[in-house]
Amino acid sequence: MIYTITLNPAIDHILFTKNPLEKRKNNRMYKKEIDLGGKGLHVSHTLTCLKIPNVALAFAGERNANTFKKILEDKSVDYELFLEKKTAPRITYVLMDQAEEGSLMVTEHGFQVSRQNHEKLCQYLKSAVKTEDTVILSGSLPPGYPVTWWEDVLSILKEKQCTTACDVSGKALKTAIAMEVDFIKPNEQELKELFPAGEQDLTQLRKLNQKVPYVIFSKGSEGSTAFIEGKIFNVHAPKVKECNDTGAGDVFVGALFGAREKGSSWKEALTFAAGCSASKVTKSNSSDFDIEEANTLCLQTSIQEVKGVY
Ligand code: TA6
Repeated sequence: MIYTITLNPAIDHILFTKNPLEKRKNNRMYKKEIDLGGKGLHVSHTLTCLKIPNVALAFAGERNANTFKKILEDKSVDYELFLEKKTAPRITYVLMDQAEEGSLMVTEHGFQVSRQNHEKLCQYLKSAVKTEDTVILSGSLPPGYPVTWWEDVLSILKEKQCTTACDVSGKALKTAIAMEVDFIKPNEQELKELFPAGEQDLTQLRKLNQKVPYVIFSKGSEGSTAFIEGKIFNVHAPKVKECNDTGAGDVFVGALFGAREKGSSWKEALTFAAGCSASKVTKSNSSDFDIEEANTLCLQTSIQEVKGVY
């Protein structure tokens, strides 16, 4: 079983303008779409589209829990929510014009999670997760969520000896590396935060790989560099007409673990994930991708082993 954990989920409001977005101007919206928000929930949605059994675990605000549940149910995502009283899930605003230069994302902070709900999550993990399971933790920590609580969650998973994958940033990423989780996916910004001194990317990534066995350096539309089982792969993403890049990284993670679950090699899984992620970028909301299109895009994805670096 795959579990995803989204500690700070959102409801994405995608606002479309006809004219290019501009500062010091009233950018008039002509269309609005509501979509699932939060990185782990997007991973769960991707796995669900690939028919991989999974459960999305998330804290949610009690106030608009029904709207939130409906979004999940419309997308057939199996979930277990830990409801926080007197709060509502945050909203993420995704601004889109027709310039095909990507989206602009503005996120609310989210709500504070109570100790009681944190303990409920821990209890759930203790009783449900098994060694053969994979747990994917994605997205930001809720405001005021202590690092010690994040450590609690990772410690439980470590004890279970399941596969633990973290697509997180800042102090959550630092902790995940120190606790030697199985997988991380830093981007350029996150790498800079981890290594302010600025050695070469490959040197920095190799250092991370000494603690974390699977490291994927995400380079957006350029693709990724993957450190896997003593090998380094450069994955060149296929070029597509960009509509909305929001959620592309989440589709990548979902497709990667989905393909592994179906028995693909890491190389095949990386290629498939690049195809799915590129397909996502061509869609206007934050979670859709097309499997047929992804399979075609896979044929345009090139992957090479970088030799002589290790
Ligand atoms: O990756 C896209 C997304 O999941 C959006 O749906 C959005 O709500 C946001 O990321 C949340 O990211 P954060 O890092 O704030 O948890």
